[in-house]
Amino acid sequence: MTEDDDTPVSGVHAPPTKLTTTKQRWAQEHKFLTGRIARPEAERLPPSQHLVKDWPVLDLGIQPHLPPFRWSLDVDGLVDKPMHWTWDAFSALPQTREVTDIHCVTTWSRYDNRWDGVSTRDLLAIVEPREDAHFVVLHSFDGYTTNLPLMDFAAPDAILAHSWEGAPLTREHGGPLRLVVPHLYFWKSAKWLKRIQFVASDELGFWEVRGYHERGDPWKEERYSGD
Ligand SMILES: Nc1nc2c(c(=O)[nH]1)N[C@H]1C(S)=C(S)[C@@H](COP(=O)(O)O)O[C@H]1N2
Ligand SMILES: [Mo]
Repeated sequence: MTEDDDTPVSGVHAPPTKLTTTKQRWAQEHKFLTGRIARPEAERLPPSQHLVKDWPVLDLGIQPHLPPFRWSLDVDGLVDKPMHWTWDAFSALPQTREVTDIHCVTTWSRYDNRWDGVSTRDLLAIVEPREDAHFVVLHSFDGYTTNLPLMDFAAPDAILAHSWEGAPLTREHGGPLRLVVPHLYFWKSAKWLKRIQFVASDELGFWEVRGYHERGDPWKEERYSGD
């Protein structure tokens, strides 16, 4: 037995050593973590947002019933190759998986949602937007619309999702197909997607004409028009 044995290893009274000081600094700096999880929490969670574990449902009070024979997707406007997809044809497109965070303007955020579907970049490669296409208007089966810049629609992790956590999207969450644009507030991610329209100048959607921001970047807190 030496005198040192009386010193609690992890006690608050243990004198700081070079090793413990360094390890504390690593923890603060998130050292050795790679990729997106290395970002400090303060940066992953946008300002004024709080984390939830469940997945709230937000809509206009209409949840359209869309069996495959009633569903189709039109892509039109300023594109060289307009498309009309049936469910079978759309399901045959190349598949992408994304794990992304949700940030709703009502201040809840939900981390690590696994989506399967078609990447917006793959869709853009098929329809070939013209040079004068700068904005996208999304039209949904419940009458909802929302608008966003083509650059945001074309984000590398934006996905036309048919599945969440390995199972088909439920009707309440926008099944059979919804858009997910992770880096914008979630109202831009249209559920029950019916039509994707490419336009030259911005056209405000349902929430955008009711005082919400035309772009909606959560890290800039672009909640309301004029923010
Ligand atoms: N078609 C449609 N898409 C929509 C909406 C809607 O009312 N109709 N609400 C938006 C809003 S305000 C949010 S926060 C998210 C909610 O998606 P969730 O119900 O899957 O959480 O969908 C967005 N997409
Ligand atoms: Mo929302």
